[in-house]
Amino acid sequence: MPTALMDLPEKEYILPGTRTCAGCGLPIAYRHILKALGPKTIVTLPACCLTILHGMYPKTPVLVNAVNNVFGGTAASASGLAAGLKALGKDDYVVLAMAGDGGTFDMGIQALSGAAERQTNFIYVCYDNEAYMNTGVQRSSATPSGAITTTTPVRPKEQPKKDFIQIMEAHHPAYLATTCSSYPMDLYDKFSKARHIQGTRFIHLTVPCPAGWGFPTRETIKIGRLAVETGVIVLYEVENGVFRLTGKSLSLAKTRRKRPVEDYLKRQARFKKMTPEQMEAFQKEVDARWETLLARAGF
Ligand SMILES: Cc1ncc(C[n+]2csc(CCOP(=O)(O)OP(=O)(O)O)c2C)c(N)n1
Ligand code: SF4
Repeated sequence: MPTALMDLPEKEYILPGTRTCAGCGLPIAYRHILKALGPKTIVTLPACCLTILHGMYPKTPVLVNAVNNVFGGTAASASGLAAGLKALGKDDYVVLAMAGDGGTFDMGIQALSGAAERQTNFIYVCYDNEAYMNTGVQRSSATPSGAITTTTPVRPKEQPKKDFIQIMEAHHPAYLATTCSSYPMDLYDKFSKARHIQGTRFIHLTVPCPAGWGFPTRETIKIGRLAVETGVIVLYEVENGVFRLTGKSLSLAKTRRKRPVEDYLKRQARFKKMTPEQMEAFQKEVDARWETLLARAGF
């Protein structure tokens, strides 16, 4: 049964004063993640926009313990925290490894792959804003084709987004899910569930970024919803090998009313140089993936 808005815990773990840009999707997501995981959470994070959210030492607006680690070392750091807690017999703590797409899809992949293969006991969340945003919007392997970044300034990126979720699923984690900051209740329920599972749990979280994607700050929620309504992002979970569509993606599967990807792409300046041919190719890519996932879900 999905949690109702009125039943969300009232306790806040992020106080006023985070340093993220106005309209950033990250604090919306992080707020609900921490509500789901509670005060006995130890976060480990590399350099990224989440570090900005946490603020500068010795002041921080975040009320959980956090370890700042090196760029490629998030999963290694989380493995150490999990081992330390086990040695101390503190099994009521949750280790949350949280890194951006650059720190996961690119730099952090080996440490995460090794830890997941060993079923290390932590939740790893990759919040995906589809570029190295913290250092000025450089292309990452999570950047979709057609997007302009500061390292693809004239011609948009040609290569499609790396299918990292499939790479992680091939590790058979104890729990795997996708979610988006525009659906905080879907996000809250997935983290609440992940909290009570042992072993490696991997959650892919889409976070719209007005600064890097080029949309007005008031449209953050709308852009994330459009990503899901067009099928660019599909909400699902895999538990004990069983695949399930969730939330808006499940209702889209039932109604078959997916919107054209153009509705999502045309609202963002990063896609302004896409040609009609590239847009068509993007649509085909999204449709093919959607049909594969529908078939997996038994539709
Ligand atoms: C080894 C290393 N190379 C480069 C950097 C500089 N650096 C700091 S944050 C960052 C970008 C992080 O991108 P991502 O992980 O996608 O997170 P986001 O900034 O988008 O939140 C880079 C390149 C670094 N800290 N360490
Ligand atoms: S650059 Fe993007 S992801 Fe980073 S704080 Fe700003 S809006 Fe958020």
